[in-house]
Amino acid sequence: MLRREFLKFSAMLGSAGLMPTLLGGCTAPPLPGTGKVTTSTTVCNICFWQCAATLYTENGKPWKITGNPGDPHCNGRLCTRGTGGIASYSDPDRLRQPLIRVEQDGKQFFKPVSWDQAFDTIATRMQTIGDRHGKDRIALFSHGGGGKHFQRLLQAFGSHAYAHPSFAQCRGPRETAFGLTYGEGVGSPDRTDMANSRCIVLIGSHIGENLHNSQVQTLTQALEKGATLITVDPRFSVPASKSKHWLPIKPGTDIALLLAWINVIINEDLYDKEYVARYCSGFEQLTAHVQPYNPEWAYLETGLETEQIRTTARTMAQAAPATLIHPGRHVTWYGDDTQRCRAIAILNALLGSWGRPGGFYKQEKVDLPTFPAPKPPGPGEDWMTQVQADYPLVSTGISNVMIDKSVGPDAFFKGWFVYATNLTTTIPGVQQQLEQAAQSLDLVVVIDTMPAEITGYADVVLPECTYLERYDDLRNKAERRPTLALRRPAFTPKYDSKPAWWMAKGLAEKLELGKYFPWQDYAQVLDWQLKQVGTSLKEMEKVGVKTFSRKTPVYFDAGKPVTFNTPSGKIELYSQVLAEVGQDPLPGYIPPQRPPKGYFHLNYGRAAAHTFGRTINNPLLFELMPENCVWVHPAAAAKTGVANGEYVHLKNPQGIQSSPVRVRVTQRIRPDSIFLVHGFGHTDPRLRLAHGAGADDSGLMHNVKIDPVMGGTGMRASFVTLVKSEA
Ligand code: MGD
Ligand code: SF4
Repeated sequence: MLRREFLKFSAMLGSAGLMPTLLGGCTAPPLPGTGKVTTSTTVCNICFWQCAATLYTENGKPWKITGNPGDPHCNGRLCTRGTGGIASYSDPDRLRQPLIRVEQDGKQFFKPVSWDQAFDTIATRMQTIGDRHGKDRIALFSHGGGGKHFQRLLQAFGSHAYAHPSFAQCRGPRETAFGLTYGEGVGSPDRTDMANSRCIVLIGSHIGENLHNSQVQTLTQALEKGATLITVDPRFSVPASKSKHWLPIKPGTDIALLLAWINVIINEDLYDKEYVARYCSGFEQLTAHVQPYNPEWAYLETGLETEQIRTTARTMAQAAPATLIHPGRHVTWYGDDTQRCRAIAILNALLGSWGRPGGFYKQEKVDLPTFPAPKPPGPGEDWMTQVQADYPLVSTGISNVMIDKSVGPDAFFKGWFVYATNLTTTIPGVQQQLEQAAQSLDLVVVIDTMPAEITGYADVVLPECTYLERYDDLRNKAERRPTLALRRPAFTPKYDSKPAWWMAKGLAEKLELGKYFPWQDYAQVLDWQLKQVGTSLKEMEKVGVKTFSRKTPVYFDAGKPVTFNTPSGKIELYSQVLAEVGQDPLPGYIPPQRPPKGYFHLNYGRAAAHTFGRTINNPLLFELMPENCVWVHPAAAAKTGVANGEYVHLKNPQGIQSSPVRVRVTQRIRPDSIFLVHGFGHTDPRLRLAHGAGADDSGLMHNVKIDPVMGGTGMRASFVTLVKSEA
């Protein structure tokens, strides 16, 4: 008998009464807007861009959600996904009450319990882990603001290990690379000054399909003003279709292109000499380093015409410093990602775009005091030196490494809290480790709104209410204009779901750590904070967003000295820090593996209607996009004998096969690659819309490349072939 069986549908429904009516919560109101309409301010949580919004109810029922016009972050507009957010509240498949894993007659299943029973179970197991192994042995995996409350709870208990997949599975390489080069990262929202750019270069960043709202808006503004767009992508993406230059690069060869661009810009004297002399160090080493990497060499690697490489380099230089080589967002590709991001950072420095209009601006946030409460004790020992010592430059948790360190009887971690992240599909190549960890961990708590697959590994499942039913922390993001935005409950939580702050406080009280949560409810915390900056909860409940004045300039002050937070105080083109830890101080190029005969590069990305796998079951968004399809070039389709509209399976060299997925034959993809929208292929039948819809890309990733600088998982090096479906 397995210690922790993966629990699916039948076992989950320990109580038949849990089975909701399919789409029962989604009946449309008779005529929209004719009933009693009320409004409530909120902040969208369908992705983490956090656009401020107004929720409309009609006769107490959800009606629609629109952008808050007072929000300079979204300019009164939501993206497609944001407008569908309302259905996350009414989704009938939501988790409804706390569940604990029980075993009876040799069978495991989830039993609905009270919150008190759930907290008792968790607190008892935490105490046991603490007594047997030490209080620092519980890890938190979190993707979303509510995770902060569990982080506080665990810190108060004695565990400081914390990871969010947005680092090691997404933008960690870029933050590490820009940190090494400029002494600070790009941040989120990205500090790109696109609205003022005269030339924008997108490298594997498909803004327009990737719908980070304000980025789409500022890109559009730049294009309206005549900016030149250059898109580097093996696929004819939406931005490629708006571009003056589309560079259909051979997958994984971007560093070769970047080195050739740097070569042209230096050798043709096109770089910003004054900026480089004033702010940068290591220019001589860089110049010597790029000499072999001319466009003729890059042509052989990338398949891009030498003239196209030269022309685009010159175009960038002509528009500089209002040229933005976009730093990208999801950048964990081939394991050489920090180095590729370093090459992007260096190219921007040569063009003088950091700190200048049309390049990268300086972000600022509101100086918001924290609610007075005792500070949790600091870590006794630094867990990072024990868990992720191979990555000395990283100061945040690396989720995949933490999972590795949870496997087996001698593993460092003995317990997990998993907040709002479906680790089974978020972290590629860890299926085996997840299953092994499930056998050795003493506690797995999953906090979610939906029965995501990861709940199958839980001992305790805690149902969180949706963002429309709760207060969360104020949005206080560093960006161009400091603003605060309020998310507040428009509805009382459905079923027996609760907000994260309530759960963390309740658990803390069970553990006799209540003093770290000295508030009655979160409204009290928010009101106190808002009063410190001259407003109040009452005012914010009316306006939703408040804008504050900046204290520092948006760009570098012309002529004034700038000190960068790097060891030399300069922009480090050559990184001594990397040299000291045995990594390349200047980006080098390693050719990627090519697909074996009959196989294709497995390429993936986003679509306008969905956020990862988390929205596939959202009834409104599902209606917009109920399945993904696999893009196949006509030549590849002819070779493999598959036709447009036909269903196929994708199979990797290890024999792992996807669920059936429909073929879309299109010229918009290179013949050596196929493309799939990420997030589909859910396997849990409790997600009744998403279950079995489309194919999952993550499960096919057999060749995950670990970045030696920051430990992230490179996800683009896998291959698949097409197998005709019997279905
Ligand atoms: P991906 O979605 O991975 O990344 O958005 P992006 O950072 O834009 O898109 C990757 C693009 O890279 C694709 O067009 C693909 O064809 C191209 N590509 C693949 N291989 C290569 C290569 O070797 N070289 C080059 N040059 N290009 C390549 C992710 C971003 O999107 C993130 S991180 C988040 S958290 C948000 N999520 C999200 C969402 O889920 N849905 C929607 N609609 N928008 C989103 N916006 C954000
Ligand atoms: Fe919501 Fe779209 Fe804004 Fe993300 S970008 S917060 S999904 S409106």
